Amino acid sequence: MVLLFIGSVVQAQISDEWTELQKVLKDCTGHYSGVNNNVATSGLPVISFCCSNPKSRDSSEVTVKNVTTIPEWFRDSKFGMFIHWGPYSVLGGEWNGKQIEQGDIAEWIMERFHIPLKEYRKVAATFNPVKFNAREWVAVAKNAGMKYIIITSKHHDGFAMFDSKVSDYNIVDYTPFKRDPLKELSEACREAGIKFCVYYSHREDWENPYAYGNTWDFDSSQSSLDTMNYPVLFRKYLDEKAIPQLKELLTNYGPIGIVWFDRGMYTQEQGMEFANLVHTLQPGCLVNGRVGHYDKELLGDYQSLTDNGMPVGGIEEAWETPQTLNDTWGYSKFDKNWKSSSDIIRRMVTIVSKGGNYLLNVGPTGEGVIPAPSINILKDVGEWMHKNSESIYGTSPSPFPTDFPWGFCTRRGELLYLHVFEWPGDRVLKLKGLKNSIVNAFMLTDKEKKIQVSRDKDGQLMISLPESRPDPVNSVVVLQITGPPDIDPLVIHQTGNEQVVLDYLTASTSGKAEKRFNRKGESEQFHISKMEGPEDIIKWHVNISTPGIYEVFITYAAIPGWENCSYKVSAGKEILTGIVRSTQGWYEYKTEKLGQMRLSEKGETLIRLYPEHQLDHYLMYFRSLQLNLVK
Ligand code: H79
Repeated sequence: MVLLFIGSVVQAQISDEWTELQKVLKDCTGHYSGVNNNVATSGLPVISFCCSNPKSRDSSEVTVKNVTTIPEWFRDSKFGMFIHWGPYSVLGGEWNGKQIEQGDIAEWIMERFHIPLKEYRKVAATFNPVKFNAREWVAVAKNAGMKYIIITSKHHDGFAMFDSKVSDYNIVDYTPFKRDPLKELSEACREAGIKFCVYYSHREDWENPYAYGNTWDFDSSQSSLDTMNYPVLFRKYLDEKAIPQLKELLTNYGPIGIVWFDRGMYTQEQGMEFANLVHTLQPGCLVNGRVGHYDKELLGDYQSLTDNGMPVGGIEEAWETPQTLNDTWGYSKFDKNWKSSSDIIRRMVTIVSKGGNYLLNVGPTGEGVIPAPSINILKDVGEWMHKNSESIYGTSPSPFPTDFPWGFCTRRGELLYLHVFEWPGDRVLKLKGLKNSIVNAFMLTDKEKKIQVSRDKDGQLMISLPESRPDPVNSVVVLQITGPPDIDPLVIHQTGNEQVVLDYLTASTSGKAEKRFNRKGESEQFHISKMEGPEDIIKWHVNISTPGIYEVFITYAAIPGWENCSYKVSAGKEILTGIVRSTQGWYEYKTEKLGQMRLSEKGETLIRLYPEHQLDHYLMYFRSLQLNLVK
C-alpha cells in the first residue's frame, strides 16, 4: 500500500493527495519506523554516495536525496509569513521583573533565565489569547502579499499549539483557551488560498526530559548539540513525542505546505526519519533544510539560510531566508528595533532577485494580537505589492552576474524588471552587458508611458527615467527584450601581477554543478557541488594582465567516500589533473597545491574545473582556486 501510494501521488494535485492520505492512514497503523523501512526499500530515490573506489565507501554516509520536486507554489510565492507564538508570548520578554537583553530572542526566555519547568508550566496554564482571530491574521498576511503562513506548532519550549493526544502540554488541554488555533488557522488559510505550514522543533524540547536543551531541570537532558549524551533516552523522546506529534500534524490539519524544522538533528538517519515521515504522509509537503545533520549533505527539499541571513550571491538550489521585523521572533514588550517598511520591501526584492523566498516573522502577543508596528509595516509592503507584485511572483532571478549600484533585477521570460532603489540624479539609468535589442520600455505602474532607451559607444544601455519617481522606495522599470537574455559574462580582471582568486561568487556553472548554501560557519556558508561528470563544469572568465607561470591551489572539502577521483582544471590548452583527497568531512575545507600552469597570453581566458570521469557521487564541495604568479 505504501509503495502504491508513493508511486501514485508524487505528482498529484493537493486534493488528490489528500484523498490518498485519508486512505493510507487507514492502513498506516504500525509504528512509524516500520513505515520508514518500507520507504527506504520501496522506490523512493534514496541515493547512496559511493566512490569509484568501493573499499573507501562508508555505509554510515548514506544519504537521502530530496524526495519531491520543488512545487511551483513554493518557487512562485516568494513571500511568506512566519508566526512565532506560544506561552513565551505571554511573558513578552519579562520574567520576575527581569528583562531579556536588547537583541535577545524572546521565545528563548525559558532558557535565558533557566525558568524551572514547574514555573513555566504555570505561565502556560494562563495562556488565554482571547483576541486571536485566525481570519484576521490570514488577512494581514494576504494583504501584505504573502502566499504562505508557517506557524510554530511546537517551539523549543515543548508546548504544543495544537490539540495533541500525545502530550497534554498543549493549548487545548492545558489552558483556559481550549481552542485549537492551528485548526482555525489551517481553515482560514484554506478559505483565503494561503498555504498552511507548520514549524516543529524536532530535536530541542525543554519540557521533555530526554530531548535536547533543558539542562536546568533534567540531568537526563541531552546537553550537547553535537553528540547525544543518552541515545536510548533521546530515542524515547523521538518515539513518544516528536514523531507521534508530527503524525498528528500531518493527519489532522489537511494539506500542509511545509514542515519547517529547526536546529538540525543528531544523526542524518534521524533527520531522514522526519523527512520521510512527512513525505510518506503528505508527499506534496516540503521539508526545510534544517531537518538533518547540519554538517552533512543537505537533507530536506530546500535550503533555509541562517536566521536573518542575506544571500551574498546567486544560490542555485531552492532556498528561503527566515527573517525578523525587529530583533526577536517571539513577542517582546521591549524590542522596538523595528526595521522600516522600505528596508523590508528592499530586502524582499534583493532576496527575490537572487532566487529566494522571504519568510518574514510576526510575534503575536499572549492575547493573540499581532503588534501594531508589524501590522503597519506589512500594510506598507502590501501597498507596494498591490502595484508592483507582477515583478515579484513567479519571477526568476536576475540574469546578470553582478549587483547594480542602483538596485536589483527580476525576470519573467522576455521581461526584465529593474527595481530602482537609488533614483539617479541625472535620471539616466545605466545598464551594462545586455546585448538583446529592446522592444519596449516602461514604468510598471504606468505602462502607457514609454521610456527612451539608447546605447552609449560601449554598448551600455542608457535608460531615460521619467521626471517624477513613482515610488520613493522602489520604482520598477520594465524592459521587454527579444529572446532570452544575452548578457556578457562576468570577467575577473587581474591588475598587475597579484593573485587571482576564483570562487563561488564569480563562477558560472553548467550541467549539474550548483552554487549552494551550507550551514557550517558564518563566513563559509557557500560552495559549489553536485558535479558528477565531465559535463558538470565550474567556469570563470579571467583577464590575465601578467602572463607567466602560475602555481594553482585549490580549496575544497571531501568525505572519505569521494577519495581518489580525478578532476581537471583547464585554461585554454593547459590542463592540470587533480586527485580528490578526503578532508574528513563535507565542510572541512582544506587548501592544497594542484600544480603549475602556464598562462602565456595576455587577455581573456576561460578557466574550467570538472570531473574527469562519470561518478556515482559528487566530486567535491568546491570553495575556490587560487592562482599565484611564480616570480
Ligand atoms: O525559531 C527562531 C529561533 O528561536 C530559532 N530559529 C528561529 C527561526 C533559533 N534557534 N536557535 N537560534 C535561533 C540561535 C540560538 C542562539 C543562542 Fe541564545 C545563543 C541560544 C543560546 C545562545 C540567544 C541568546 C538565545 C539565548 C541567548
